[in-house]
This record gives sequence, structure tokens and C-alpha cells, in this order.
Amino acid sequence: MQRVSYRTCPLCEATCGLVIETSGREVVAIRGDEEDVLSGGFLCPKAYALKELDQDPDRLRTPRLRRGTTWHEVGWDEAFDEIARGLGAVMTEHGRNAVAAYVGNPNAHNISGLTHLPVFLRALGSRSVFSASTADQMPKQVSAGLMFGAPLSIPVPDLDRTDHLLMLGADPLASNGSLLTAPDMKGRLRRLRQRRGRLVVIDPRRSLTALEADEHHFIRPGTDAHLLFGILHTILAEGLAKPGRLTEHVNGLDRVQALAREFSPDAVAPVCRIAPETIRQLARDLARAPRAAVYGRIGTCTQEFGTLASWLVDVINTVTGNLDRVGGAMFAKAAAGSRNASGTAGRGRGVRFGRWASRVRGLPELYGELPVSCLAEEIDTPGDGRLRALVTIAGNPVLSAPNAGRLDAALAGLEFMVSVDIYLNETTRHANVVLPPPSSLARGHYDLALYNLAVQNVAHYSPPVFPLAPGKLDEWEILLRLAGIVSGQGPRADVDALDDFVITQMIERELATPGSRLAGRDPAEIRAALAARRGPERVLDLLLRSGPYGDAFGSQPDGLSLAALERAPHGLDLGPLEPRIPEVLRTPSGKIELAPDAIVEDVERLRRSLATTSSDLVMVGRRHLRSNNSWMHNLPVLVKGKPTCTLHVHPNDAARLGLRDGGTARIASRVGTVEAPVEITDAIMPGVVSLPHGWGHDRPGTAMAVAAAHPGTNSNLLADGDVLDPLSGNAVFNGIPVTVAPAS
Ligand SMILES: Nc1nc2c(c(=O)[nH]1)N[C@H]1C(S)=C(S)[C@@H](COP(=O)(O)OP(=O)(O)OC[C@H]3O[C@@H](n4cnc5c(=O)[nH]c(N)nc54)[C@H](O)[C@@H]3O)O[C@H]1N2
Ligand SMILES: Nc1nc2c(c(=O)[nH]1)N[C@H]1C(S)=C(S)[C@@H](COP(=O)(O)OP(=O)(O)OC[C@H]3O[C@@H](n4cnc5c(=O)[nH]c(N)nc54)[C@H](O)[C@@H]3O)O[C@H]1N2
Ligand code: SF4
Ligand SMILES: [Mo]
Repeated sequence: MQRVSYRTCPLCEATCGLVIETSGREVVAIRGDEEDVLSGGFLCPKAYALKELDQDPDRLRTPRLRRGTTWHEVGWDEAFDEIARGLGAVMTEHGRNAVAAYVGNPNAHNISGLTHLPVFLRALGSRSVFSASTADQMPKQVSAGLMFGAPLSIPVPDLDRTDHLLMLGADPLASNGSLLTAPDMKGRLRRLRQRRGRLVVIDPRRSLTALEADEHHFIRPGTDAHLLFGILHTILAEGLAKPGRLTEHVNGLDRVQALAREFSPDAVAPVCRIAPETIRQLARDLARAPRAAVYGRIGTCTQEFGTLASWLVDVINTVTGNLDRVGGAMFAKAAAGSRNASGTAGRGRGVRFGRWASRVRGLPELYGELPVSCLAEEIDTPGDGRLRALVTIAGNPVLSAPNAGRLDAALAGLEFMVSVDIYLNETTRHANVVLPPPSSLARGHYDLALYNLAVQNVAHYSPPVFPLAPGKLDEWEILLRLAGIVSGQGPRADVDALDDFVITQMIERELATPGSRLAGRDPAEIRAALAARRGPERVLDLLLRSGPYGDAFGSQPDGLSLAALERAPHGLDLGPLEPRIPEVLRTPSGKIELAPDAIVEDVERLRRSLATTSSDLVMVGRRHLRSNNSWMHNLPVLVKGKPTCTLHVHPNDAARLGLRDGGTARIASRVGTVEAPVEITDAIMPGVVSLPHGWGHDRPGTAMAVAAAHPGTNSNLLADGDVLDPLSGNAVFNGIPVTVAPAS
């Protein structure tokens, strides 16, 4: 029987609405949902890959247990028994901190990852938690936390209403946007230009997005903080600052003024390789536009000055008066689970870092985790407190983390490893047990994280397209069984009882939160109102109903609930972004902290770097529309055609280095050497080469036949885990010094 389902795509941050036609258990067709409240019919080629992903014969369907180098398909009980033995032994002998967890990117697109993964992590009670965040956006979360009081209080450019967008280190025409949920970036940027707005792109590559821009400037990798300070300096020096209504909500403007003094366009130009006059013009154009926004993304984060660059983006948005104004950089108001929309409005506890430190390098904890750059050394450095076991949940750090070679070897030396994952890949091949969640089409979907970053306030729940097949465990059930094991309840813990405990605790926490819309209510009444649901859906219903648009369990009868979302298969439009300062703030002062101490102290490091202008060849990454980090290379529709894992080299560099187009280059950094095919292009700045990440599917012991036939090169064998952005502990992938020569 043919059926039609409406479904938010879980693959990237754009959250496109899809129409999925099915016949029995088969996907027949996938197209964009023209009625979707946010995407209006847009989709990208990856959406079609959902069908291949669902049907991929290599996608694991049953638990796997490894004995030596042989994998055995086993039942769930046997798998959990083995885990209870393995993790139990490590915890008994070495304590909880000897068990690490690594949380990968797909958790941000999976409701279980946001509702039930935290339950597992709390039950584990280990300080050794790592995630892809410290290879990605941690610098922005640190700067946002310090400035605005919550890690997801990240302003997004008000794309549909701005007159001027200065974009650094992002290529949304390839990535479809990041920390910026806005499907159809191309359409939105074209409309910006049609209404005479201006798009300015700063990128060491002439990216797809740069090709759409009015203006593009190459920048020496890793120097965005220099450029942004040069822009800020000009704005202040030329009297272009006009914070307006924000003035009374800001602390530290004078400190910022003092800091900017040294970073004149003339001082920063030799470092970032953008002419002083150009920097002045960038500043004037931005400051004079009626409504403008600065937006920086991964290129500005995964570099040595990531937190400073992330901070300066919002400092400039503030001093130009564009923060929190229509057409500027605004805060979304998510319908569920947002820290900046719960509790007391306008004030909070702020954020605190460094509650513990990593054993080997003493790197500070951030938001409960440690930098992924130090995962390998925490495993392979002998001594007390060494990591002995690891649980990965939707992560592939052997391809995505820096110094990947060392990590790969370290994982082989663990006493025990568990992976919750859908593939036997470069990372999970080291596991003793792999627990596969079902196809993403067999679970409900709601973007708890990404709606904090959307250009329009929306709420969209998609029910499962397919029912969960008998004998399968949903991802949240797997996570609760693991929580049962690490909390001492053994391998057969009662999932429903644990889930009841989870919701009871959440209700109690909500009722105890000052400013809660449920204050004074009877917990039993709330529990009863949620009783028909379980798992993530029950948590979501609680979050929606107690959230800023919620029905507050009856006191706002026309407010949101999961039932209301179920009646709206194309999503609900909750309106355009609206100014939220001061209500959005959760700093102890109730102000925007424009000059937090930790950041001010780090400016000294930036100042020192003004004296060093290197001419080393450096490497950056890039993204391709038909790829997604490391894990979609087993889908034929995405890997067919010309290989995309090539080294981009400027013609001048190619001539100097003796490289020819289509030849093979040998690329060496301090930590590794790899080979990759050369693609000569003047779309890259001289002195810079680019190699994408997520490739390197040539490791033995994996089971991804299509990927193995299109292996590509693991660029993270070159990334140096010793080089970090110190404030955020974030990995540095941009500006890696390399030498390149023809492979003999
Ligand atoms: N197709 C596709 N889409 C994806 C992904 C994918 O792998 N493929 N991954 C998803 C994920 S996890 C994320 S986090 C997002 C990321 O989304 P984006 O941030 O848009 O990522 P990229 O497309 O890599 O664009 C980064 C740009 O920064 C440039 N750059 C490198 N170094 C520097 C620098 O020092 N300064 C400046 N100014 N620019 C620099 C690069 O040349 C590149 O063009 O994409 C998501 N979407
Ligand atoms: N050099 C360089 N390195 C980078 C980057 C870069 O730009 N350059 N970008 C960084 C960024 S932005 C990110 S986000 C990280 C990503 O780093 P990771 O999150 O470690 O890597 P992914 O490639 O996203 O791997 C996702 C894993 O989840 C599994 N998976 C997919 N769907 C599901 C699911 O529904 N459930 C479960 N349990 N598992 C699932 C896949 O099989 C795969 O093993 O990489 C970082 N690494
Ligand atoms: S842009 Fe992202 S969300 Fe939209 S269809 Fe493509 S992968 Fe899915
Ligand atoms: Mo990412």
C-alpha cells in the first residue's frame, strides 16, 4: 500500500521538510515538502540518500560482538551481558573516570541524543566525556556563554531582512548552513541581493558561496580575529559605533575600546593579508548599512584564535547596534528545551568552566566535557587515571578528530569499547560490542537543538515513517539499557521503569525552576497528563508544554503541545525572530558581557602574534554538497562521479612545487604524512592548500563496501592535536603547516 509521510530531514542543520512516499517497508520517492513552514519545498541531493541509507545492506541491524578479529551477530541480551562484564570490570578496578564517552555529531539531529543520551552520561558519572563539539563550534559556545549566559545563546543573521551580510569561514552553499538553520541558503542569499543587500565573503577559497557574493576576499587561514579587530578598530576610530538601545544592556564597552586600539588595519593587514584600505572599507560598509550582520562559522572556529574570532563577531554586531535588531543578528526563541527561554528572564547563573582538568595536559573542562584533541593521550599515556574503556555514540573520531593516527592506535589498546552506531567503520571496528539503533526513518524527529539557531521560529515534529520492527531497540532504549548497566542495575534493567524515573525527575526539576510556567502545580497531575507517551516523545511533550509557547498543561489552552504538532504535519510557524534583549540574557549581571575576563586575557596572545607573519604553506578543509562528514560515503548516489577528496592547490604553488593536475601529492605535517590527488585551481589563495575531512575508508576490518571502493584520504592524520584554541580547547583544522611534494 502506498503511503505519504511528512518528515524533517535529519542529515544537516537546514532541517528541510520532506515528503516521503513509501510502499510497505520500502521508500519509493522523496521530494521537498512545498508546504513546510521553513523550507517551502527546498531539498538537496542528500535527501535522496535517505532511501539508500534506509536500505543500505551494510547498515547494521543486529548487535555485533567481536572476539579477536571475528565479528558475531548476537541478540540484545547477550550484547548487554558482555557490556556489563566489560565496563563493569573497568569501573570496579579503575573507577568511573576510566570510562570515557565520545558523543558524535548525529546526536544533534536525533531526539534521543538530546533527551536520553544525557541520562546515560549522568548515570556514567565520568569526567571523561568528549564530543565532536571541540572539533567544531565550542569556541562559539564559549564566547556566547560568557557574553550572553548560555551556550546556545548564539545570535543568527536575520537573513531574510538584513541589508548587509559579512560572512567569514562559512560556505553554506556547500554545507547548507551551520549554527544557522535556514534551508535554501542560495535562494535566501539571492533574495538578499535582489533587495539591494550586500553579501561579503571572507574565505581563503573562492567557495561556492563566494561565487554568489558581491565581494570576496582571501584571508590567510587562522587570522579572522586579526581582521575583525581591524574592522572594530576602524568602527571605533572613525566614530561609526552606534550601539543605541543596547548601550544600557552592555558591560565592558570601554575595555573593548582599549583592546582594539592596537589592532589598526595597518597592524593586522600583514598578518591576514587583506589591505588596510580594504579593511577600512569593510568596516564602513558594515557600519553604514541600515541593517547588517556579521556571521562566522567553522573556518573561524577550528583555528588557533577561534574563541576570539567568535567573540569579535558578536562584539561588532553589538557596537554597530545590529545585535538583537530586525535585520541584524538575532536570537531565536525555541519552543522546547532552551535554556535562554526558561527560568528567570534576563538573568541567570552564567557559565563556568574548568571545574576539572584533563589528566595529561591539564586542559580545562567545558560544559561537562574535555577537548577531543586530548582523547588519544588520555588513553595511551601510562599512569594513574588512564582511560581504559570508551563508549562512542554516533561518532567516528578516527576520521574526525585531530592526530587521527595516534587515536586509531590508542583505541586498539583499550580494555573495552562499546559503540552505539549504524556502521562498522574506522572507529567502531575497535569496539568489543556494537549496538545498532534502527533506521532514522523508524523514529520520531524533532530538532531540539537546531531550533535555537533558526532564522524563523518554528516547531515541527515528524512521527516515525516506519514502525519499529519487532525485536529492535530504539536508540533511547539502547541508551537506557546502557544507563542501567553503568548505574549498577545490571544488563537487564527495566527500560520503562528507568524512563518513568527520567520523566519524574524532569518534572520535578521543572517545577523547582524559579520562573517556571508550571510553578505551584502538582507533579502527579503533570505526570498523568503525559502518561500516554514514553521515551523522547514524552520528554518533548513536557518541554513543549512548559516552554515559551506551551499550553502549560491547560492554563494556555491554545498553546503548544506535542498533540498540537501532530496535527500540523508541515510544522508550525511561530513567527519571525523578535528582539529579545534583555529577556534572553542569562548572565549573573543581567547584561551583555562584552569583555569577559577570560577573553580579555587571551587578547594578549593575539597581540603577540602581530609580530609573526609566516609564509609556510598551510592547509584548510572544505565541504562538498554530496558528502556529510565521514559517514555518508557508503551511499552510491553520493559517491558516484569524480572523486571529491582532492588537494586543491593554486597554480603558482603547483608550479613551484612541481605538482601536476591529476597527479598525486605527498602532504606532510608535524604529525603525519598522507597522499592525495592534486586538483589545480585558482579558487584557492596562494600559499594555502585544501583537503576535505571525513575520508580515509581504507582501514582493514570495516564493513562499508561502497566507501571502501571510494576511500579518499584521512586529512586528520595531518591535524596536530597539540595545537588548540586555548579558551575552548577546540581543535585546529585550518592553517595546519604542511609541506607538499609530488609523490614518487
Ligand atoms: N555537504 C555537507 N554539509 C555539511 C557537512 C558536510 O560535511 N557536508 N557538515 C556539517 C557540519 S558537521 C558542519 S559543522 C557544517 C559546517 O558548515 P560551514 O561552516 O559552512 O562549513 P564549510 O562548508 O566547511 O565552510 C567553511 C569555509 O571556511 C573556509 N576557511 C577555512 N579556514 C578559514 C579561515 O581561517 N578563515 C576563514 N575566514 N575561512 C576559512 C573554508 O575554505 C570553507 O569555505 O556543515 C554541515 N553541513
Ligand atoms: N579536518 C577536519 N576535521 C573535522 C572537521 C573539519 O572541518 N575538518 N569538522 C569537524 C566537525 S564540524 C564535526 S561535527 C566532526 C564530526 O565528527 P563525528 O561526529 O565524530 O563524525 P561523523 O562523521 O559525523 O560520524 C558520525 C557517526 O555516527 C554514526 N551514525 C549516523 N547516524 C547515526 C544514528 O542515527 N545513530 C547512531 N548511534 N549513529 C549514527 C555514523 O555511522 C558515524 O560513525 O568532525 C570534525 N572534524
Ligand atoms: S539541505 Fe540538509 S536538511 Fe535539507 S535535504 Fe539536504 S541534507 Fe537534508
Ligand atoms: Mo560539525
